[in-house]
Amino acid sequence: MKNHQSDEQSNKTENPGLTGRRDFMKTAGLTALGLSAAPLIITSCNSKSETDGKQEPAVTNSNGLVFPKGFLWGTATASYQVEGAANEDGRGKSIWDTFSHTPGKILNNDNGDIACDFYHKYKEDIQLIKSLNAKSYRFSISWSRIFPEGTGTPNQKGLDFYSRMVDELLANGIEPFGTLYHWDLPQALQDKNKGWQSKDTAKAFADYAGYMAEKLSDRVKHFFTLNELWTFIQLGYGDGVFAPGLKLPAAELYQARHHAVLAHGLAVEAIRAKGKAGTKVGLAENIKVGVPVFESPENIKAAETATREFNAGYMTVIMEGKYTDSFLKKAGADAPKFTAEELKTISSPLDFCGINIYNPEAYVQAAANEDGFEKIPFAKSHPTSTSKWQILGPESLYWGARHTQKLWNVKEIYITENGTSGTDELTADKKVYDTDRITFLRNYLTQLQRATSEGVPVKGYFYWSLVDNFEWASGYGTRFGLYYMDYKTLERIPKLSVSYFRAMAEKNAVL
Ligand code: PNW
Repeated sequence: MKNHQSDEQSNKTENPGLTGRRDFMKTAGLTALGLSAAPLIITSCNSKSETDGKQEPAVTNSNGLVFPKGFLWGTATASYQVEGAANEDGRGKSIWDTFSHTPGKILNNDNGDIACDFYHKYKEDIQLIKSLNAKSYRFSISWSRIFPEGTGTPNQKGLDFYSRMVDELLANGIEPFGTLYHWDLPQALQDKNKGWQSKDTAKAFADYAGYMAEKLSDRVKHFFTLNELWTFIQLGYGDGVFAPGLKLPAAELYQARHHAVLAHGLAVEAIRAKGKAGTKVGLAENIKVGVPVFESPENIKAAETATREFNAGYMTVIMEGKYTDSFLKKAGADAPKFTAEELKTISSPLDFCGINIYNPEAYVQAAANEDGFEKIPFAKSHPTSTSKWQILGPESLYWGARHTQKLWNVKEIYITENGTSGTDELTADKKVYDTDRITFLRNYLTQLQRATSEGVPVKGYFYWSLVDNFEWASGYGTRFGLYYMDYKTLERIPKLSVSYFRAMAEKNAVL
């Protein structure tokens, strides 16, 4: 095992070529966290980028933060956020069409009608992925392109789109990772079933998942059932800020949550039944990570316990096949109704786990209470990105992966989303100096490399996102992309972080 600590210690020398680095770290607020960033050493100018033909500096990895051989670098997007073509080729409406067209729901009243026009520009975007030295791409499938009414007769033109796109990825040496549900529920199922409030939606999802596995598993080897169950249930059915905009009472919310985990389990079974042998199934959940406030054996244990409880209604029941005692006790009379058979389905064995991690849920310490841990409140001055929910805490990536292995014995882990939003000012000569994103990446990936160096089986990393896109209720003003999107012309402009990501993917190391 490599001694990570000593690597860090021996690389604290400042790079005189990068004056002002301290200043931008201050801007990003990271110095407040006492984080050290490994120096980026830029040497000679002799390598050419494939896309723009401009000279790019060669980068030397000086700090030894190398990922395991075969580690997959990739980026992620989701259908409603990038595709556009909302009314083309027989696509049915989704709850996000309805929600975004309801005045006052989305900042600026933006909607995804056009988005990044990925539906027409996918070939161009696949070249962008290739130019990042990425070997994988996580996309999602719009359920209502395939089944415009959620169930019934499939729409061939919708399927053809994903089939063409997958072929194009493979022709360019990029491995497709397909997500079956990234929140764009067919509106017809919201109308007919009240969406996730009904078990029928879970069953319809499994039918659609099985159909997609049958059609694409000759080429797509990794399927994710649902993306971020916590987010679409809590924000969509609990807080009313995401589609379909409901604020359900507790008992109904618990039941909707149960239907989402059931949908996952039924879909796993359907994919196994209909997919080619060797098809791998998992999910992409934004697990809520408890980070030990400092690393003592007691705090580490407390952070593990906390993580298991934070995720009790989602990842924990999926991985363990039971709701924890504490979860059921807290829910009391509002607890979901379920059967033993459903719990078995929900916990069907998975081939891998995808975890989306942006921030710690909480810093945690050991406590002599019933739970065995306590959450420490974040300081008001704790830095965030321009997304105010994103409390910055690079260690969440290390602990998220490590807890996932330790708690549930997962043998194949992917970071299916990690990224940050910034102000991303475009200069007159079309440059975006996103120093905050570079600092973010360096610090988070240093923590991820710590995990792999200790043997945590993280097999790949998908940056969210390839391009700026429709950031749900925040509309187009919040930018997470490596490429800047000019929404007037739909031009994709590389931010500085494109060069950084490209160099890291090439070296398979943190730079
Ligand atoms: C995730 N929160 O969403 C999604 O999977 C992506 O579609 C999204 O664009 C990305 O993260 C960046 O936001 C989240 O409020 C949205 O805690 C909101 C929250 C978390 C995740």
